[in-house]
Amino acid sequence: MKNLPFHQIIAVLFLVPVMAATFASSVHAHAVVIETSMKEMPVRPGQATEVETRFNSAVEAKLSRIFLIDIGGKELALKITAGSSPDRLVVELPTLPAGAYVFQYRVLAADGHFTDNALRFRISNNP
Ligand SMILES: [Cu+2]
Repeated sequence: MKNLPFHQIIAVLFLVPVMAATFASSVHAHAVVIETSMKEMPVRPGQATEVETRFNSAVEAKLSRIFLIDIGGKELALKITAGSSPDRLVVELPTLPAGAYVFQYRVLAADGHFTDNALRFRISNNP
């Protein structure tokens, strides 16, 4: 930082805590994954399917993103539609081989906050 005028230094000293407080208040737990349909209906290898995810608040399907990440780190954007209630999203899964995967969610809650969730799951050959 070069020699800032005194009033700019004061402005920075005030702004940093304000920004920190704003950031902290946006990290509350909205649109957190509560459950998915995979518990009842595990994804089978070689079979395209849909997975429904329930969150702890209403979510906006059109402004939410879900990526599938495989063990090699490859990302695939998945198609999302609204679920059977406002707190649910349905994601389309393509045909996949058995293995370890991650759903990477970036979900917009009804109150305007984005929340990131990562959910690990396995596609297993054994039922
Ligand atoms: Cu919120």
